[in-house]
Amino acid sequence: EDGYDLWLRYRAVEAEAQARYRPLAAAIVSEGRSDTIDAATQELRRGLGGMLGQAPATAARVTGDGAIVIGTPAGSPIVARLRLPLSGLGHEGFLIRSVTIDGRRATVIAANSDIGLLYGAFRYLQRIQLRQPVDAIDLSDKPKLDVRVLNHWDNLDRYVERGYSGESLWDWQKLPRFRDPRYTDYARANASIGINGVVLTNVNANADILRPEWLEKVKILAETFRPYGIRVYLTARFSAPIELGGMKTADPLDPAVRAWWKARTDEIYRVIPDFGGFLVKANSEGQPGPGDYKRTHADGANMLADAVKPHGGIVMWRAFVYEPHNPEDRHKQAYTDFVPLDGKFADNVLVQVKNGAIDFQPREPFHPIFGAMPRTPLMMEFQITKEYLGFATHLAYLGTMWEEVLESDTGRPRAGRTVADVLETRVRPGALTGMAGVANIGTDRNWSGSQFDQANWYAFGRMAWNPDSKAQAIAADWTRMTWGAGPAIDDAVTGMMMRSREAVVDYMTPLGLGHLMATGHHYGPAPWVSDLARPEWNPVYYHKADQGGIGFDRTKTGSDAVSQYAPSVAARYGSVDRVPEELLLWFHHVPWSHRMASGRTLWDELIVRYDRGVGEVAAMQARWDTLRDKVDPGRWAEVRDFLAIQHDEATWWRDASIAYFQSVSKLPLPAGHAAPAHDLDWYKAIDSKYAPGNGK
Ligand code: BDP
Repeated sequence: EDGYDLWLRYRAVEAEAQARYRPLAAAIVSEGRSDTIDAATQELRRGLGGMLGQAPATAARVTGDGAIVIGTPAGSPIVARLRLPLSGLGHEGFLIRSVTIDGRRATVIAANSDIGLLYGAFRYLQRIQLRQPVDAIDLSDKPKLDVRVLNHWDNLDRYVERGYSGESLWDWQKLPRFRDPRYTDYARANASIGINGVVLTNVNANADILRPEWLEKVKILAETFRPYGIRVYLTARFSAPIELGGMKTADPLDPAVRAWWKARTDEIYRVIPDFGGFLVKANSEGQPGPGDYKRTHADGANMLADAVKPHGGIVMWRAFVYEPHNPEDRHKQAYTDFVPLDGKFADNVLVQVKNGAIDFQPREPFHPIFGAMPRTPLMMEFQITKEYLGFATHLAYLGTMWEEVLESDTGRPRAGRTVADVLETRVRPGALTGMAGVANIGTDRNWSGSQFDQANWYAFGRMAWNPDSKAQAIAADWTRMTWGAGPAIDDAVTGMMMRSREAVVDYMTPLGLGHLMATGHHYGPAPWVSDLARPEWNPVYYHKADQGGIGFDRTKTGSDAVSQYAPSVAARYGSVDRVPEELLLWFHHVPWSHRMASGRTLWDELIVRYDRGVGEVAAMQARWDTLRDKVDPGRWAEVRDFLAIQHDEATWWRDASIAYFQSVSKLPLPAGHAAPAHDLDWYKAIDSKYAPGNGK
């Protein structure tokens, strides 16, 4: 095994379980025909064939016990006759129920639409993968968010920005003629977790994708994904009217510019009738945008929204903005720009907000925009690829990080309203909801660069489907589906996952530090960097360590970023006594002698955290060793080797950070603590020339 099969391995279940399941899955009866229903029945046959040792026959009627009947009331008279309670399930929900049909025991998978059937088929298979009963079953489910998309940061030359798993899956050179079978496996995996959209191209956009010859290629991907309920989206480069249209301006209020986008969009829909719409990064990190013409983000978004609206498309407009030469704390800039625009976006626009106000750090407080724009549909943007958490070689399960953000109390308009609530609540009837994840998928055989990074793709889908999901439950499901059943595997793998992200926080950015990574590629520690052109690109901007203390004062005496949160939240974050220690240095500049809950000084606590992080990696290595004979040797060895890399690098992070901070604090290490193996200059001289992204 090499990981290609992801969580859809469908390996044979134990003989005893086969004996239990087989009589319940003797035949598949499907009425009504569509590519999506075909995909569902094929998946059932594949999954049941693999797990139960024989693929059920497909039949037109129920002739004996044990049929799985799959259909919508509109397409299947058998299902229609059952009069199932489907009305609350919407377009994508499903119901799985044990029923009796003409005196025969059967299981029905029913939905209002074909895509619901596919989701139901995957859920049915999942139950067997998890060894859950499928007799006397009665379950229904539907997604809590509408738009559940992967953002691929894939360039047209197949380089993936911040990608650590090979090249882009989209083989543009061979498209449109060659349809790589892998596209279908990619779509299956996404559908199995409910992902219903993919943005094919990088937010740092190239206008060429909008050219007709490229659209012909996009069309093939759209066709391949369609049966799986997945729409394609593209990034729109704001200056495309200039670059492709030969115009002098891209001013969103210029009628000629608007007409250009309309015509180009109509063209896209001629080729791809169910095109999802555009994702836009504007006026951020050098990208063009409406600000170039003194227009607002709403002006820009609404122009594109107008263009896609007649076709049912949407615009996802990113709130990830910070400007050169803006003296305002970077933490505050997006809020400052966007909150005044609340209520000014067209109704088919979603504002896409990163989970934290800075940038996908191992730990950030939730973004203050959540809860602060009650009249604007906001969608979450998580980063699945681990740009700031050790790339693909460090084991860091992100489910816990996402859960922490989603269950954060925004305090707006009242206490108890979480980020998840903000995402799930329609700001008006018919308004959109959504979640995006920056994909970690590439051409590597294991798709995600490591076995364990598959869990982050999986967890993202589950949380986009239901933002109230629990990271622990998702990890447990993924573990069983990916590594096999058995209490030893469950405990070891899920246990490793659940503590892994905190370990990374500890050895990289403990106690609320952030953005201490090396320049450009973000691989490895560089808290000392202070010479980059823009202040907010320098790690010293974020930690502000000096001989007196460390941390970014974001209270009233500092940048006052805390005041962007609801008063109850601001009171907590803004108080050095009440702020969770995990966020202490995010919001406060405190003396090295500050007393921590442990009774230690901040300086000593910092060292303890670095050690704890490295220790956790050693503990993961020990746990993984216990599985040597319990999982397949190929994947086992890969994980073992990656953990060894992680241990080396966690040690590097700790020692480089301690060497640097000690050069600033001038304090001795706690009694008995070994000094870093090398001096600071040695760490500074490390050349990360092998880091992916170096030089790009
Ligand atoms: C940063 C990445 C950069 C992205 C940017 C974004 O370093 O590659 O372009 O986020 O989200 O974290 O636009």
